[in-house]
Amino acid sequence: NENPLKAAAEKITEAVRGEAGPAPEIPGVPAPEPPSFAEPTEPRVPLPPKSDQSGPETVSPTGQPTGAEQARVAQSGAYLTTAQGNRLYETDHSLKAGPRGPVLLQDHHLREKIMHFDHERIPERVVHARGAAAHGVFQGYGTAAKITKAAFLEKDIETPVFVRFSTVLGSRGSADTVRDTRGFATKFYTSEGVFDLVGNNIPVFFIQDAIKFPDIIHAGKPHPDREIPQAQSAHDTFWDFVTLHTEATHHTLWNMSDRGIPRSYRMMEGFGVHTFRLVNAEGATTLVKFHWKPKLGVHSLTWEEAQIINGMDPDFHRRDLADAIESGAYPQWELGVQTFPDTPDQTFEGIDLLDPTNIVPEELAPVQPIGLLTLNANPSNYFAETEQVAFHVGHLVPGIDITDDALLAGRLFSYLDTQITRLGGPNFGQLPINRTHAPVNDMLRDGMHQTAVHTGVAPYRPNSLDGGCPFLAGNDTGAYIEVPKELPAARKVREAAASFDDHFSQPRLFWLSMTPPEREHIVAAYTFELGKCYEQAVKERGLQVLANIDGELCAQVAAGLGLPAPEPTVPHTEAEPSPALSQLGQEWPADGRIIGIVTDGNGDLAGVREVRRAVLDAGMVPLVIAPAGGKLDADGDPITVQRTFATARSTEFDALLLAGVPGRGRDAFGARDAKAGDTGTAEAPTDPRVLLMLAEAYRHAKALGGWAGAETALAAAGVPTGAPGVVTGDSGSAVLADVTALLAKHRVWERFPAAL
Ligand code: HDE
Repeated sequence: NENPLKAAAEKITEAVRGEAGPAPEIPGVPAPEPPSFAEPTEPRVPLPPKSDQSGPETVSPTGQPTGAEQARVAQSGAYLTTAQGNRLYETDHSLKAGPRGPVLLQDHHLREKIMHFDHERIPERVVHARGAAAHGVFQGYGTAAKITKAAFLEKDIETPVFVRFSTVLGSRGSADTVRDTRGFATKFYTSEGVFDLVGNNIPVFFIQDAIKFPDIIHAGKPHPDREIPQAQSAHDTFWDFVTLHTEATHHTLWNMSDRGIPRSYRMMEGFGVHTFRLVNAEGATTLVKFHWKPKLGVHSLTWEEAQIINGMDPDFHRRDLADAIESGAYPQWELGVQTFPDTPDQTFEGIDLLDPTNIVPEELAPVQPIGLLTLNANPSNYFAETEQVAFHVGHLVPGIDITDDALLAGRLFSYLDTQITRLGGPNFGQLPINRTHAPVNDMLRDGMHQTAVHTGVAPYRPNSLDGGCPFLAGNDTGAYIEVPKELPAARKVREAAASFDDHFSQPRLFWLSMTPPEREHIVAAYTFELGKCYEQAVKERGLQVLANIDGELCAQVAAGLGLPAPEPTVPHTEAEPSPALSQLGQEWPADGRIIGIVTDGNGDLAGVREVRRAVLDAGMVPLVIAPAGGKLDADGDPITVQRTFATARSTEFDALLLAGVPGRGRDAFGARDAKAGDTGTAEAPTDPRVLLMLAEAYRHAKALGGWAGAETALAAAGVPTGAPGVVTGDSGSAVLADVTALLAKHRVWERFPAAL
C-alpha cells in the first residue's frame, strides 16, 4: 500500500539529484519545473563559475558540491529536512512529554528552527533602507568611445545590470510616496568588473563635504526621543539643520518641488551628482556628470495624492515597478553625460564642478546619450537580491575615474564600511547578487561567511610556489590605472573653497525655471513643512532662507504661516532660467498608464469591453471598477471586475472613465444593490465612493472621460462638463482617444492651482 505521493516525491528527489530520468507526473499536481540553476542577474542562463570562487570541478574533498554548484542545490529534494538534510516527519508540534506536557529541551529540530528564525533579519541600511529593484540590460551606443575606454560603453555591448531605487529617510517598512529624495543605484556587471553608479533622482546634495553626512541624516531621521515622525522631512530637527546650514538650500528646494514626490520610479531622472573623470584609450581625460533620462518622461504626484496613497497603498512605487515589468512594459532610461574640459580649476562657465550643490544647466552643456538601460526582470527573492545588494562608489572600471569632490571622497570610504555591519563581514562580494561577472583572482582570503574553497598555497605576491600566479595586468591587458593628476601645492586645512559659499544663486535659478503650477506646488510644500514645525525660530529662519531665494516665494509661504516676510540678507543674482528643469511643456508616451473604467451591471458593458481592449492596445493598463467583485455579464461574455468601490481610490489611476452612471441607486453608504431602472436621487445619483473618486481625480488635474449619460455623475461630483480635460461623448472609444491624448502631458495643467 505504498502512498503514491510519497513514491513520486522519492522520484523527484532522485531526479533533482540527477539519479533518475525525468520527474514523474503526479495526478492533479503540476509537473515540477526542472531546477533553475541560474544566477539572479541572468534569470535563465547559467553563468560560468568565477575562477577563484568555484573552480570548474565543483566537488569538495567530502564529495559535496562547492561554490556556485552548492548554491544551486541549496534547496532541493521533495522532502522537508533540517538544515543538515535530515528528513522530518513533523514540524508543527514541539517534542513534549505527553500531548499536554512540558516541551523537552532535547528537541533539536525546534531549537534549530527557532534559532534560524531569530536571525532572519539583518540591520537595515542606515539610509535608503526602503527600496525596490529590478534586473535589466544596458546597451552601449558607442558614442562615448572618444572620451572613455570603458568597454561596456562600446557600441552594442550588452551588460547585465541590477538597479535599486529607494527612499532615503524611512525605515524598511515605511511608505513609498513620502516627500524625499529617491536613490537610483545601478550595478553594471561588465566584462572588466563591476561598475556601480550610485545616484539619486535629484542632481545636487545637501552638503558639500562628507564629514557632515551624519549631521544631515541625524536631523532628517525621526526625533531620537519618541522616534517620530517616520520618513518625513516635515519636522523641527530637519528644518533646524537645513536653515542653519544654507548649503542645503538647493537640495531642499528640489525636495519641496514636485521632484520630491515622483509618480513612479519609471518616471524619474537619475543623476550621478558628483563630477566624474573619464579617460580614453590615449589617456586623455574629460570631466562629466552622469544623467539617466526616463523614456516615459519625468512625472510627479500631487501632495494630496501622495498622502492618500501612503494609506491606501504604501507599496505604490514598488508595485508599479514590478507590475510594469511583469506585464512586459519594460521601463527604459538613456544614460547621458554632460561633458566639460578637464581644466586645472575644474570649473565650467564659472560653476565649480567639485561643489555637489551645483548643477550645470543643460542649456549650457547638453546631455549627450551614451547608452540605453532596460529593466526586464523582477527579482526572484527580495532578501537575496534587493536587500543584500551592496553598492559602492569605488566599484569603478577602466575609463571611469573620480574627482576631488570632498563628498565623493567620504563616500569612497563609507560604502565598503557599511557593508561590514549590514552584511556581516568582508565577503559580501561573494553573495550571488554582488558577484562580478569578470574572473576574480584577488588573494583576499578567509573572513566571516567565506564560501569559496580557495586552492593553491601562495595567496601573496611575489610567489614562486603557485607559479607566480596571479599576474599583474598593464594598460594593454585592461588594468585599472588611476589618472596621474598633478595635485596643487597645498596646506592641510579644514576649509572649503570660497566658491562653495554661494548658497542661493542656484536655488534661484531653479525657482525661476519653474512654471506657475510648479511654483504653486513649491509654495504649498514649504507652507506644509514649515507649518508642521513647532519652533517659531525654525519657521522664521526658514522664511529668511526663502527671502534669499525669491521675494514672491517667501511672501506666499509667510502668508500661509501667518508670519511677516523678511527682507533678503544676500542680494539676488540674475539667472537665466533653464527650461530643462521644468517637468511641463513636453509630450510623452502613455505606456503603462493605469486607466480606471467605472461601471456596473447597468452600464454600457459592450462599450466597456471595447474600451478595455483599446486601452490594452495603446500599451496602457485598464482596470474595471464596479460595485462588487466577480464578473459583469455582458451578453454572455463576462467582464472581470478588478477593483470594487470599496478597494478603489482615484489615486491608483492616471485617468478615469465612466461608462454611464455607475452605482446609481445606492444610498449614501453605498449599501443598497444597484437595480436596473433605479435612478437614485438628484443629490446623490451614484455611489458616494464614485463621487469621491471623480472629485479627487478632478482636483488632481487628471483626465476624466464618460459616455452613456455619465454627465449626471460628473455633475453630482462637482465636475463641470466642458472643463479642461473632461471629455464626454457618444462612445467609449471616442472618449478614450481624447483621454489618451491628454495623458501625453501627464496632467491637465490648466486646472491648477486648485489641486495641491
Ligand atoms: Fe549614500 N549611502 N552616502 N549617497 N547612497 C548609502 O550605503 C553616504 C550620497 C546613495 O540601493 C549607504 O550600502 C555618505 C549621495 C544611494 O543600496 C551608506 C554620503 C548620493 C544609496 C551611504 C552619501 C547617495 C546610498 C547606506 C555623504 C547620490 C542606496 C547603505 C558623503 C549621489 C544604495 C549602503 C542601495 C546608500 C553613505 C551621500 C546615494 C551609509 C557617507 C551624494 C542611492 O554607505
